[in-house]
This record gives sequence, structure tokens and C-alpha cells, in this order.
Amino acid sequence: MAYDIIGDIHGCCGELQTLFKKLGYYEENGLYVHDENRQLVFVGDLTDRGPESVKTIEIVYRLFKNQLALYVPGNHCNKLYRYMLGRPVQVKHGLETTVAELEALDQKERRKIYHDFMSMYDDAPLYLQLDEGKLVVAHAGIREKDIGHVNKRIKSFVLYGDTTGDFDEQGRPIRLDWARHYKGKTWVVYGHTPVKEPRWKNHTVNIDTGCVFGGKLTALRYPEMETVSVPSEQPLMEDKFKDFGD
Ligand SMILES: [Mn+2]
Repeated sequence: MAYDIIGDIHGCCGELQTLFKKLGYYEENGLYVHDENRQLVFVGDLTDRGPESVKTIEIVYRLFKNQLALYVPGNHCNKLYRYMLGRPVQVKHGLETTVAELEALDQKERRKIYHDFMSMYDDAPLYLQLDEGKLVVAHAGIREKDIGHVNKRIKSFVLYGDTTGDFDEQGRPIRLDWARHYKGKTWVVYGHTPVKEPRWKNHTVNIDTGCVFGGKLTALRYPEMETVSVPSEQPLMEDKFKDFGD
């Protein structure tokens, strides 16, 4: 099986549909299909900040339910899930846009979105091991020694990344550069930290090219190991991109 792994969407549904077409998928009965034996994989963070989070959930859910796509959760998915469960989460850092979209729906539509998103989240693994273990897809990455394992610490790393526990002056968690020290042969494809260009470091690729911040939406074709991007329709917010200086 070949895969098209899609980076953080954050409600940028127009760009997602443009990317599907560029990758050779076409619409059929509300689904996106490909004539070759390829499967879509979503690296998480479907919603928040962008214009169409609800529509993005629906498209990804339909693909997932029909076994046309795989999905792993991101930190924003985890928070939306906890919000839907009625847990006391802070409706900020982008969640407010998704909540506003949900509140604009009538009760029946809202119930359907809750059901669809929560059932997909419930059925998703924390991260994916594909191609006989040669490929891992994990939202914020994973350490080599943790591949094949799941516990609370690994869950926090995979969803939130390699953080110090400290925060910067804007209140954002300080993130460390795990990929720089990654020595595994397994390819790790991930997102989470917006970068201007896909970042190749050792056997890792960060495909979060900050679409919601005016960058682009990127897919990685596996096993070809080629990236395919479409430009963002959102205004550019230069300060949201991380420059690793490499
Ligand atoms: Mn993200």
C-alpha cells in the first residue's frame, strides 16, 4: 500500500480539497478516491483557527469510516474531544472557532458532528505503524525507543511534542528538537510545529507547513518520499513559523 500523508489542516478545508485533487484523488459520492492503490493518512489537528473545521471533520470522518483514510489525533483533536465530553477545557488557542461553528448548527447537525468526531477519535490509535514497521505517523513525533509502546508519557509526547514543561513569554510551551537526535531507521512523519518548508531531519519529516498561518498544506507521498503542497488561502502570520536554523 502507498500512502498520502496530510499535515495539520486546522479547518483549511478549501486547501484540503485542492490538495486531494493535486494528489490525483477525485470526488465520488462525497468521498475522495484514487485509481491507484493509495490510502490517505491524516496526521491530526483537523480543526481550530481556520474557516471550516466542521466541514473538515465531516470529510475526514466519511473517508475514515469507509476505510479510505487513516487518522491519528493531534493535540487540538484531543482538546476538542475533551470539550465534547463536557470536560472543563479552555475555549481558546483556536478551539473558539470550532466551538462557534458547532454552536451555529442546529441540534441534530451538532449531535451528528459530535458523534462522528468522537467515534473516529475513539477508533484511532495514538500513532500508526505502517509498511511492516518501516513508517510511523505520529502527530508531534515519537522517540525511537517508544515506537511500539503506549503509556501516559508517550501519549503526551506524541500529542504535544518534546516539551520542557516551561512556557515562553506568549504562554506557549517551549518545544525541544527531538528530530535532531533521532537515530532510527524507521521513517517518522509528523506535524504539530509549523515550518516554512517540510523539514527533513534524519529519518523524520515534519509536514506541518502552517496552512492556517498562511503557509501551505503539505502531503508526503510514501514510499516515493516526495512532498506535494498547495498554497494557503489564509493571511500570512510570519511569527508563527519555527526556524530550526538547519
Ligand atoms: Mn497543529
